[in-house]
Amino acid sequence: MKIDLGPVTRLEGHLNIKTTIEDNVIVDAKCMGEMFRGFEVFLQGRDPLDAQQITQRICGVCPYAHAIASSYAQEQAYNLTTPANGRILHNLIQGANHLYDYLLHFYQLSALDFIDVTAILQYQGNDSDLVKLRTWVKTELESKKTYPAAPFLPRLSGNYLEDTELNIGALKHYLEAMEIQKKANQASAIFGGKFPHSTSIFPGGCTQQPEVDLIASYQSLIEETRIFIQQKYIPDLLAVAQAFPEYWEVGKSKGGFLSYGLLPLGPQPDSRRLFAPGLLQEGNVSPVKFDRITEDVRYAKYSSRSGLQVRNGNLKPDPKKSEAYSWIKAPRYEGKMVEVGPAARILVEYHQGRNTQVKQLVDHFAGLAGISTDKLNSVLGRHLCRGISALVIADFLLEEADRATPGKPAIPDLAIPSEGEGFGATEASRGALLHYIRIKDKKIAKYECVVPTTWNCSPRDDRGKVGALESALIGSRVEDPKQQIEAVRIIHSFDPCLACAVH
Ligand code: NFE
Repeated sequence: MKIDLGPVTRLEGHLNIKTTIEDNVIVDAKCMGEMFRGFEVFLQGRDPLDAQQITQRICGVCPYAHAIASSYAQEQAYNLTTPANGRILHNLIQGANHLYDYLLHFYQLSALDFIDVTAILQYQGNDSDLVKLRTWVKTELESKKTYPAAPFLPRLSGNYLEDTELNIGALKHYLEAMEIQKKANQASAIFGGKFPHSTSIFPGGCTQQPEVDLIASYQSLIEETRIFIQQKYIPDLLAVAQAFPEYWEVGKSKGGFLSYGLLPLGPQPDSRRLFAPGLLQEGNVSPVKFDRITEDVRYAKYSSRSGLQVRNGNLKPDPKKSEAYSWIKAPRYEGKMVEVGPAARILVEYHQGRNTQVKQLVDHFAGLAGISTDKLNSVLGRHLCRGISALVIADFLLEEADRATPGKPAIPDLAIPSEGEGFGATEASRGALLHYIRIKDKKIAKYECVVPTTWNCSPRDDRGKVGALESALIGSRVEDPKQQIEAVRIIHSFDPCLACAVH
């Protein structure tokens, strides 16, 4: 039986997944990005300083990651020396965006795969938000509409969390999480100018100075976010993990892990990072080399040459190409598929053991769940790694804000060279993000982005080998082939963003 799961909801953009099921097992899966955008084409010929502004429009969820990657690439191309404040403000802006994004993903995009929204009908209290939610769910259910109004219903049939109190608590947090996300976004906008699409991020810094009152406001918003993460997000995540332990075994991708590392601890982008970069394969971590990355297009709707290195990237759309089933390219590292994202970030760091907080948190939570760390490659593993990232980043941001020095420059002087090139690599919330810029005659001659969801949701490569999400789906069991809630839980654990993936 072949089923189109698309358009998959509770993710950004247009993703279809075609599954083939035999005897309740997914025996084949195809990830299909269903639109073309072309940022790399229309950036050509523009002023290089447009890049960190324009590439942010790739996405409304992770715009700052694009601005930061673009900034790092330009810093290398301009041979800039970044002032300490510049890097710190970049970190403050980008880190707050990660916190917002993890809460958005857990509560709004995934929790309702596990939490039973109908438990609200049992609610006896007088919290006005929950009373409103109870009335809404009751009305929708009684109306017997085929398609009740989103976001809480309709839903796939399956086993949901049974504990009424936990369900109602998580629904309350679902609503509160939106207020907290607002605070994290306000924090990043203090220095970023606005969210989404920062007006102030600039190569090597930020046009907003770190003033004493702004630093204090930033810290107070991050502290509120941190408390929510610690007291509500992490306990809810653990409650889901406790109720669905089988998901430590479900959704394992079948390749290595790639992380570029996140949040430089010194002024230059290649300074040591809070989360270390690396390629993890069979328990060994090796340094990342950008020239080992290529993008295959045999099964993507492009007629440009396949297997090109990033600096030679090319994009010729070909919507009718035979065999092709996606607008997403297939990036590969030394010809191999890798997973990127929270599990990659945490596992790559954990295996290097530099960040003791990451090590302690991984060991603590793995001990609580009774799992070995290789089980972080799973549906629950990806959720837990987001939670660990959130805890570590929130603590770091509170200290990092203290390191900003009022009255000192937050932006370098720069001159655009007539020729130059640069790579900029960071971790967006969804994983490894790489930008490449080449400048000729002071204009952009080439711009390439290799984006997290492009890795995770890639189609087959030139050798016919599947992408990370495809590999995680194949072999999984589904109780009801027409519903496939298990497949949707796997898909959501990767948090795909299709706007980014096709860029
Ligand atoms: Ni559009 Fe993005 C992806 C993240 S790109 S959300 O994929 O996180 O950086």
